[in-house]
Amino acid sequence: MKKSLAYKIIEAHLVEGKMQAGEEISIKIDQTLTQDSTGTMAYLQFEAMGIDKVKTKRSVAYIDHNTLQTGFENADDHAYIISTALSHGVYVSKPGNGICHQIHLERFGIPGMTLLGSDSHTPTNGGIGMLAIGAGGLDVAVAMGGGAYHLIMPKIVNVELKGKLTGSTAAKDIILEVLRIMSVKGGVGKVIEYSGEGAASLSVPERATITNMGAELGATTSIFPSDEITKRFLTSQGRAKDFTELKADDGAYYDEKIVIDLNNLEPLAACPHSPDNVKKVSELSDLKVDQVCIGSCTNSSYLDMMRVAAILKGKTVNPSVSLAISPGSKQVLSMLAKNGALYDLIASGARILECACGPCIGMGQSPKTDAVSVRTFNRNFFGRSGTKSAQVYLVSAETAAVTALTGKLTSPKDYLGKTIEIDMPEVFEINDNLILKPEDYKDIQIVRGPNIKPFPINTKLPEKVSGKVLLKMADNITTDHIMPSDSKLLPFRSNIPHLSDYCLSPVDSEFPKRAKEQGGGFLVAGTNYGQGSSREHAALVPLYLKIKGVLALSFARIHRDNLINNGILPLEFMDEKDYQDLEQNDELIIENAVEQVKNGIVEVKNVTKNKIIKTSLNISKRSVNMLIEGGLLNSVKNA
Ligand code: MIC
Ligand code: SF4
Repeated sequence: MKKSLAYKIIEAHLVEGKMQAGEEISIKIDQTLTQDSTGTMAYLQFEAMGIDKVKTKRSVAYIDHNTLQTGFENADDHAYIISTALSHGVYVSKPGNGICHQIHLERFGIPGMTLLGSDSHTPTNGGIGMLAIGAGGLDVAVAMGGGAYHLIMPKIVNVELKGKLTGSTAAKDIILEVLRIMSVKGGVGKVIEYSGEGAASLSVPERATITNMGAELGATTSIFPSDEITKRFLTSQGRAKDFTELKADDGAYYDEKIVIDLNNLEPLAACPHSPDNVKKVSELSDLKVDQVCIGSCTNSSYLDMMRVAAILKGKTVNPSVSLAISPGSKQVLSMLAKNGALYDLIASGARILECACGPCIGMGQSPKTDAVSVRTFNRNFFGRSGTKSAQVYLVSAETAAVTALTGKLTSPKDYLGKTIEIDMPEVFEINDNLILKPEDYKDIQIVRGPNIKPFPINTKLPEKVSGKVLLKMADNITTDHIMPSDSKLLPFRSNIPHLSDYCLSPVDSEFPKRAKEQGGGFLVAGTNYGQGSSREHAALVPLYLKIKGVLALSFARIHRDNLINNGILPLEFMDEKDYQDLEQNDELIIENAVEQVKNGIVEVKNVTKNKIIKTSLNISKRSVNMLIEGGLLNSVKNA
């Protein structure tokens, strides 16, 4: 068989299983990354496994999300992560160094290797030819300990990019077009592999914009070949030795194929409140804009920032717009400072923020009531900006910059008239003084401030599982609904009891109270339940609230794994009508739960309506054992 690139990398890392789409396989993980909002939990779990040193080729702990220090909590978490990571052989990227995915691309990513990260945008490093997958903290902790990562062998989809980007379109428009075609559920169980003349013409940061936002398709990951352009990028980062050429065989087998002609692409925008609600910018051009934010792991590279600086140079931001810019890394920011582009940004009236996730995760810059906010980010889920009434549109860096000048959503096609040519630098500024190496900190003591609280661990699955339906939800519920995150809640990512008072509050503010009064129960949801972030808190907090199972029409990949890892039953309706008939407060019972879970088909009795609901688990034998043992940690301990 002629092989795709993703197939070859999986094959080279295969530990167990048959490489047939839909079968469970396990792969060896070469590198891991964690960030601070999921990291405290991942390291607490790693410590609970009792392993002294990480067994990967490289593991890095980044501090980039919770960087607003309005109280002691975030700083406590940083101190804990830094000390525990170094003591276990993990490199640390200190706050101020930048966003994990951007830095990993610059300093650590290696073509052909596997990377598992406790952040859903880990696939960003597919832009450099890695097989980079996002997962829950527990799965990353296991990989740090040398354990294989278990996943369902994905289908491999080829996206062929024909032609080339015209001056007014950008890599962001390509991924928005893919989202328009495939939707936020279209990538579930799939790897998206890019090819064609258009792919070959994109720089590494542009490829990374595309693989980054592949997370929004629900895809396992996305990948580009490693070619001359990759070689040049690595060489300019002083890492020529990390380069290997990698590509699919000619005529490789793909499960599906999509062709996009870049010559016909237009500037696009994802409209509120979903990354796949994509329209042409030209159709939205009268939209008055209050805020523009440029940055995030999708669009904060040197190239993006230089294009923005070129657009803003010598001009003034529209008086009705607040423009915030967060460069992706210290490397990017220091290069902008050196070549004068930072001056152009500041002089135009932009508000320069620290190199971090910042407004993308609601850490500051929440827009005003009813604001229209235009952002270069990857998610515009309801409430994520920190302002519930805000309308967030996702666009390219070029569209964002021209919009900041006009005050209305504006297509670069109408405004610029000419292509902005920015050359990739021959040599990037290399200064790793915010990266700590474990070998330099041999005797470090682990620091545990009062913000670090124990996390809940499930118990074995009982024979009888019962409870009421505590909440019935619609399709596409995100992890931002299940466990909202903003500057007020993120400091409590190590404090599950505190977070529990906010669980699912964007859907129903009474839910946490009800769950506590009832002593737990079941959740009911439509399709794609748990899309978005990898945050394990979206499972740990329901576990704390004694949620026993979620009945849904379908689940997003990482969230389903997180539920299983924590011993919560992810039950899929076999008949859509059962979803429609179920109501809040219906009393449910699962008899012979252990036997039923082993069989993979679970009959749930609706006592209130005197009806049997058939659900399926659709999971591997290993996951079944985990559910019976009460989660991954218990099954590792009892193995
Ligand atoms: C996000 O973009 O939602 C985050 C914050 O990076 C998350 C991780 C988290 O919830 O801490 C992610 O995408 O995995
Ligand atoms: Fe950070 Fe936003 Fe990227 Fe998540 S999506 S890693 S919050 S920049």
